[in-house]
Amino acid sequence: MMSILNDISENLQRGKAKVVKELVQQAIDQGISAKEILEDGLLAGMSVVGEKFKNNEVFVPEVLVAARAMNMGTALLKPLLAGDGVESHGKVVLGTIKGDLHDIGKNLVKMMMEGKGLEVIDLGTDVAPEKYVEVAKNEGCQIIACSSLLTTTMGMMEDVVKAAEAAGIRDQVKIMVGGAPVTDEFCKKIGADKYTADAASAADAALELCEAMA
Ligand code: B1M
Repeated sequence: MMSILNDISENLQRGKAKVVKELVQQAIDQGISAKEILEDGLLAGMSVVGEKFKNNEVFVPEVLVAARAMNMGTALLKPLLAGDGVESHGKVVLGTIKGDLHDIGKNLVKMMMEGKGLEVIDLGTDVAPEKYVEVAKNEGCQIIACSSLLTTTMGMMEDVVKAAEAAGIRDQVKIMVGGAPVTDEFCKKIGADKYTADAASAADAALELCEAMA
């Protein structure tokens, strides 16, 4: 079993999207769980790419093709991770914060939340603080969820808290934050409500928050 997961990881690192897609399908057919394929195959590969990117061993084009391979793989896992036909337990507006174009983690958060029966409005990347608030207000969302991967953009999440206050909805929404550089301490500092380190915990926390507000 490890060998197919290694193959997924290695082909993802080489940006072989078609091969990754085929291998993920084979792994599913072999009965390997979606969680293992995600964590020990796709994410393992992306973490090697991340290390190399940091050390200037690979550059943006290589990372982009790896990201495309990652997205093709996760698309196949989505129905398995998300379980369909679940009744809605709450509404979340989700996006990557303004100035930031990273969306792989945000997409995982969406998948996991949908898997918990939450309705997710995905605003994509580069989302202005006021936009989250406007959508939360108009759509009656209980949760605003912001992802940030850059130390240069994470500060913008404080503006989401301020925008919610300015719009008079701060007591009606919970603001969740996450992404690689974000910490619990930072979450508290900016006056947000909940930090979680990974997508599955974000989904658990969102469901808990929605249930507590019901
Ligand atoms: Co970028 N990038 N990137 N990049 N990139 C990082 C983030 C970086 C750490 C790489 C490095 O130097 N080691 C670094 C940031 C450094 C810093 O800020 N301190 C970096 C940089 C510098 C940049 C550029 C500035 C590079 C440049 O142009 N010179 C540029 C910025 C563009 C922009 O956004 N304006 C850039 C561009 C890119 C690509 C476009 C090439 C590509 C993104 C493609 C895409 O997303 N569609 C890319 C990638 C892929 C990465 C790395 C390699 C991988 C990120 C990723 O997808 N990881 C990354 C290095 C790394 O993180 N190791 C890096 C997999 C993903 C599943 O993890 O998103 O962390 P992550 O999500 C996790 C958790 O964080 C959490 O759940 C997920 C796990 O379950 N989570 C949440 C995420 N959001 C959450 C929200 C929650 C809760 C949990 O609640 C709401």
